Amino acid sequence: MLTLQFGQCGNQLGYDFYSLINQDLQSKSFAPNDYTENSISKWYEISEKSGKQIAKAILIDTETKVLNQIIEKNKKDNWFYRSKNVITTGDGGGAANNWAYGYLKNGPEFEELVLEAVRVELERADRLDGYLCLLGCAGGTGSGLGSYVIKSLRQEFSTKNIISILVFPFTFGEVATQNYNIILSLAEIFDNSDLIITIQNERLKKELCYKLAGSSKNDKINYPNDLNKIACQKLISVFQPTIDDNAKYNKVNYMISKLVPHPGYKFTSIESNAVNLSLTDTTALTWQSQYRYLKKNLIVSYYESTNCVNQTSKSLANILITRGSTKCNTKNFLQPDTDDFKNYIDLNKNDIYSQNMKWMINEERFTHFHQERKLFNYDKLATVITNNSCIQKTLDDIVRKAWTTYTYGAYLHQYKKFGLEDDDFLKAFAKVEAQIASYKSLESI
Ligand SMILES: Nc1nc2c(ncn2[C@@H]2O[C@H](COP(=O)(O)OP(=O)(O)OP(=O)(O)O)[C@@H](O)[C@H]2O)c(=O)[nH]1
Ligand SMILES: [Mg+2]
Repeated sequence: MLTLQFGQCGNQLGYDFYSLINQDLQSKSFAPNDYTENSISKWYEISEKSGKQIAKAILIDTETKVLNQIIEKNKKDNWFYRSKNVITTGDGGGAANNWAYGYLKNGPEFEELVLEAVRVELERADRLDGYLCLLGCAGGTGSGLGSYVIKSLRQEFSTKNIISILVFPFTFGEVATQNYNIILSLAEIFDNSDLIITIQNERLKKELCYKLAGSSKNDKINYPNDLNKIACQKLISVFQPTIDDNAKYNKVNYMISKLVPHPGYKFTSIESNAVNLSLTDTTALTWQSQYRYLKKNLIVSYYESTNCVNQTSKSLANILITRGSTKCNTKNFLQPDTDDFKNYIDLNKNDIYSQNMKWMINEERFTHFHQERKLFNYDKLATVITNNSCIQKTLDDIVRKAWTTYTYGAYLHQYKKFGLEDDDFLKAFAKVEAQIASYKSLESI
């Protein structure tokens, strides 16, 4: 995979992503094996000079502050970014939380520099399964420049998979133009990506608070590092090798074909749950209890803060990834790939899937990958990547707020001065509303 990190959010998240993968691979608990090798060759190249790991990543930002901080931290790591892959321009002033600035001004300035770095990486790589584009969709650089470059990647390398990982901001208290930026970037990125993984800061914060409430330590939240750690653990759990992988087959293709059975539905999110055997509550230790927890989250999580408690979200497709040992013969531990396991799994039952997709074969909606090697030393880590109607509520709120601001004409002049017109706004609104309508239709039956 080749990762493209955009803006402050994309670069901070990307750095934490590679750091965590590296930390996990260094863990003394495991002797190096095929897993280690597959994992290293997926994310890093080995430097011929130093033998160190070099991340297969390109860092892109319109301001230098965050990039400089990352480069400074990276000096102490035992893996590193390639300095030629750090791309920024002379003025380094940022895109002022303005999609139009990032897309219409920075986009053309950066396009050739980024594409050239991508071409060099492609030549260097034996094989490349696709691009991971990491960005926050609320600022100006990630959303604007990110959308522009993703469009260029699609045009230039049309057969490569593009997975866009989009961070959604907190719903209150951030920048006034964030809802415009999200809508304008979604309208572009949706068409030019094969799969979108959404990460919501609001949800990450909730998860973190929940974790801290359950811990005996009196920890303070360290923003954004703690949120990024949760987000990265989810992503790594999805992308690290599982036992079904082999060198010939492109798992990313397979995942995309399972998760996106129709081009009108590309939004996914990740739920995960980890346990350690040192816990005293033994009921929490079973795989089954994890599936129940995940199933509950898939169905109800986004309605918690609203009055619609009776309404449940519906899945189009889910992939479950389990990591950790199943070689335990207590009756609570079921072996994957046995009938018992399949009956118990809870995530392949009809009640969580939309019945509105008549053309979809039931068995195609659920896929399971497993890996015996523990990840981050969790005894059991269960992760679901879900294409699920819950995204419609988030998008609906964003469109509603953006539309109110738009009808008052607020902040529009800042966009228009870079050449964006009312027609562009209206087209973007219409596209996102169509995405919402598709996802709402999953809940109608
Ligand atoms: N989870 C997480 N969210 C972040 C992080 N950094 C920024 N964000 C979020 O991303 C949104 C976009 O902000 P930035 O990434 O700073 O914006 P940018 O892409 O650099 O764009 P400009 O600074 O406007 O040029 C913010 O509203 C934050 O919610 C991070 O490290 N982790
Ligand atoms: Mg920035």
